[in-house]
Amino acid sequence: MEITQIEAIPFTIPYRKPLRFASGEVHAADHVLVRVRTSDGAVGVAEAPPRPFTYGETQAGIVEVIRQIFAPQIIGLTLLQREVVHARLAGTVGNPAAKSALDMAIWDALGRSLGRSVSELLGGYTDQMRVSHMLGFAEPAEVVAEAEQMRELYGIEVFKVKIGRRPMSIDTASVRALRQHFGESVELYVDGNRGWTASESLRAMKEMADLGLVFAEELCPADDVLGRRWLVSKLDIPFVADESVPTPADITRHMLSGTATAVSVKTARTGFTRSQRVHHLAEGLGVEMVMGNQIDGQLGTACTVSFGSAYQLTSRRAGELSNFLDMSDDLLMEPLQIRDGVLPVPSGPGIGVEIDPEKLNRYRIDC
Ligand code: MUC
Ligand code: MG
Repeated sequence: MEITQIEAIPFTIPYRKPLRFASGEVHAADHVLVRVRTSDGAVGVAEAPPRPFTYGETQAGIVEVIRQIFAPQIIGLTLLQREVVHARLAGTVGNPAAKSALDMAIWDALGRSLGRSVSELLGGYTDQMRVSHMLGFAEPAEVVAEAEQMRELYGIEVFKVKIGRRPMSIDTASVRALRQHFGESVELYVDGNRGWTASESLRAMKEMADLGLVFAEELCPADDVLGRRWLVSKLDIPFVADESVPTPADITRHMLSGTATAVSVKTARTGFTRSQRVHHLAEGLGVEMVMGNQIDGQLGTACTVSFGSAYQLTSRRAGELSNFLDMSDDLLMEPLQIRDGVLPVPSGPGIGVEIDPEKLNRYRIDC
């Protein structure tokens, strides 16, 4: 079970249509496949999706930090020394996607060695999750059409709507159009990706007060400390911290200072080992959790559902598990299938999915 080799393979898969939101936009999945090999032949994989506009990581940076900094610290450890891996990676402050993919590839290899799914090894609470779909910026009619298509094709009835532009009516109109179109049959929440000030956010939330939203996420920057506390104190729904909580310590700070009341956990940002800490902390604090989406491909989505399904708290709400549908293709032998608004946990050992070598050859950009 000794880790003998770590590969970081950059690949690019175009999106069918771009996903746009207040902090950036994505036209292609410029991701990195991380592959871990062991002395007894086990191979684990995971995917790092850089979000340069949020965390400053890039595809090229992830490849180099893994090759130059992280791999030499980890090669020679065994798959069971996950806490040693965590402690060594934690010595570097940033690079969340690179560290998370390494951690998850190790868990995948461990699951394969033991013949058990990662979801079972983590907690084994359930074998599926309800799906929430993220709707990017577009005209209200287009936003409604996309949601309608997601309901028709995949049975999805939970939507996170991206907001945060000026004038704010461009976005609130989309949320209103969704509610008018679907009535009470869908669950809606919003994510501002820090686009507004605290006072703009409150004005928008008042304008949408009759729309039955269940969460508001990152409406304004976390660094507007008092403004954000003021905003959160005025809301009567949970305020989800997402990019403002890359570490468990950030969660503690936000919850104790009243600048957030719920947590989005992204396996692309905290892997499995750190996401466990995030889960246990949130449970101890008594705050709700949502399985978020760092605009993952199918491999990253398989990681998200593996973690989310492992615990009661993370599987209670619908997880953001469907934006790989915006991609023109993917790397897996067997694509993930969402039916009746539900994504099952892939059934094999580890994360339960296999990389198609032909597709990897087609989309890798390093040879
Ligand atoms: C989200 O929930 O914010 C957009 C940027 C990012 O890092 O994740 C996505 C979705
Ligand atoms: Mg978010």
